[in-house]
Formats: sequence, C-alpha cells, structure tokens
Amino acid sequence: MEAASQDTRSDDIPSFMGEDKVRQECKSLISSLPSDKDFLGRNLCNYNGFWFYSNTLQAVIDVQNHFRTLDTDVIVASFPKAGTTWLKALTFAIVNRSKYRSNPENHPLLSQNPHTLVPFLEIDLYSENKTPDLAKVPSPGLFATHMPFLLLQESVKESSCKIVYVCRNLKDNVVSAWHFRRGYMISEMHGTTLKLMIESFCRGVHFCGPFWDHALSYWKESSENPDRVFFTKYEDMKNEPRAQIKRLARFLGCPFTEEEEMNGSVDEILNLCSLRSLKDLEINKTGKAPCSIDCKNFFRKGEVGDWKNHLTGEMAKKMDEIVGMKLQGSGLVFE
Ligand code: PAP
Repeated sequence: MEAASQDTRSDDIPSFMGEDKVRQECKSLISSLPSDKDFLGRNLCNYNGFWFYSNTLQAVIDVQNHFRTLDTDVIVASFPKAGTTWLKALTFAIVNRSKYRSNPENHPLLSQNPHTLVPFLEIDLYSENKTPDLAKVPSPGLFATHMPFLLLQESVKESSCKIVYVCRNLKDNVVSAWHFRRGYMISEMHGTTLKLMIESFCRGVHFCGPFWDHALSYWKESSENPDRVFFTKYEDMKNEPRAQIKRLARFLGCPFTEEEEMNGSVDEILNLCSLRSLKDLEINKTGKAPCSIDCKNFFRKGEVGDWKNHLTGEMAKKMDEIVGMKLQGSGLVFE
C-alpha cells in the first residue's frame, strides 16, 4: 500500500510535525538542507545528521540559540517511544520526594501527566515561542528533549546540569511508535503500513533519527562523562527497576538513604510511576499532554518483546542486522 501523500491535509497532525511555524531565516536554512520524506510522505530535513519536521527544526534552533541550562536543571533525554514518560515520572518523583513525603495524596503525578510536569524543550516550550518565560519553572528545573546530544550540547555546555537518557531496542521502539501514531493520527495513518514505517527506520529517515546515531550520541557522552549523562535502557528498567532507580537517584545527587530504603520509599516511587498506576489516573485517561495529544496514547502495554506479536521474522532480522552493524565496536548492545 502507498503511504499517504504529503498533500493530504489532516487535522490530526500535531503541531511539531507541521511547517507553519517556520520563520524566514529557518526557511532559507531548510531549503539548503538534505530533505526526504517519512513513511507518511511528510517532509523531513536533515540538520547536522538528524531528521526533523520543519516546525521542530525551528524549535531546535531556538533551543540552541536561547536555552541555557542552570547547574540544578535536569534534562530527561530520549529517543521517541523509548520510555520517556516513565523516565520523566521517575525523575520528577525522585528529585521532589521530600516535598510530598508528608502529603502523598497531593503528589503532582496524581493530577498531572508526566509530560506536563517535565515539558519538552523543542516540542512544548520552544514550539510557539522562541524565548519562553522560564522564570516560573520550579527548582530544580526539569526539562525534556528528543534532540540528540550533539544538538543539545550548546545549551548545556556552560552548566553542570545532569542529563538522563533512555533508549530501547529498535523492534519494540518501532512497534510502540506504530501504535502511538495510530492512536492519535487516525486519518493520517489510514493507508500506510508497519512495513513502510520499518523501512523508514532502517534507512534512518524518521523523526529524530537515525535511531543508532541518537543512542550513540548519548552513549559516547555518558562513557566520557558518566557524572553528566546517565544512560539506561527500557529493558534494564523493566528487568531491574529497583536497581535502576537507585542508580538514577545516586546520579541525580539524591541517593535513597538506608532509612528510605527501609521505609519503602523506593517501592512507593516505583508504584506511583508504574504503567498500571499512571494509566488508571483520570488525568491520563481523559487529559491532554502539552503537545495536544491525548494522554492515554502514552500508556499502552509496556512489555519487552511485544515486537514478537507484530513483526515477521524477516522484519526482525533486518532490524537486528542494521542495528548490529551501526553499533558495532561501540560497546552498546541491544538484546
Ligand atoms: P514519548 O517518547 O512519545 O514520550 P514514550 O513514553 O517514550 O513516548 O513511549 C511510550 C512507551 O512507554 C509505551 O510502550 P508500549 O507502546 O510498548 O506499550 C508505553 O506503554 C510505555 N510506558 C509509558 N509509561 C510507562 C511506565 N510508567 N512504565 C513503563 N512503561 C511505560
């Protein structure tokens, strides 16, 4: 089946995938960049090796030009659909745990979606405004990004802020992205196939891709600066959640004390941030994330290996081969 054409107009396209927010200077830049189409036939341009929709590139450039981190900020970075929502919730809950210990019923994660509490720089804050007012952001400032480290580094180079990154094996990542897109881009997705999406991922031509270069950008930085960049995988978080959040808390400079471990603080945070708990909350059933996507789309199965229910052996083999080849020699391995 053919992918939907670029000319198809649809009202279910989120703003970051559009082209209407681009200012003249960025239009000129885009016209000079390599271009291609995603699996839906929508325009992508390649900026410093990574593919973006035009509106997102405008915001990426505004982030690079105007956003400067503070030492106390934490940036939750991820490849889309790799576990962002979970890592946002955990990071928020860990760094703010002392504020809500005595009144857990007022915890913000019970009434707000993790994407509201930890907004994306290039998809939320800088998408409508090149210099958003960050003065009211509570301390520590928690921000998120899908930008690769290469593009983020301008904003973080003058501070000692912390960056936490999650990625996920490509097969589950693609299957998750497929369901996500089908959840909110109902008419736009009509007439496309998972096979076409996989082909675009295997070519590396997809939003924020190539996948492997994205992961490698943070992998390399975390190897060189382990106090600066925390690197984890969705699979590791699922397999050993307690060990991973203890590691995360240590990295963030607020390790769980022995007393906290004894009184169940680690498990409380894991429960609060679990897929089951978040998915059941009214806000996440009926609310909208800042990017206008219904919150419910961010919560699905959360299973490692769900790809087996969706991909043929041939599709899986192709993806394993290309990822294996691209990551060869880096030390980064996906099971
Ligand atoms: P984003 O990049 O668009 O923000 P992201 O949160 O990275 O999306 O990915 C959503 C995936 O994380 C979904 O995976 P699935 O499609 O394989 O099910 C979603 O179910 C999963 N997810 C969301 N919240 C949690 C959570 N609290 N714990 C575990 N997995 C979660």
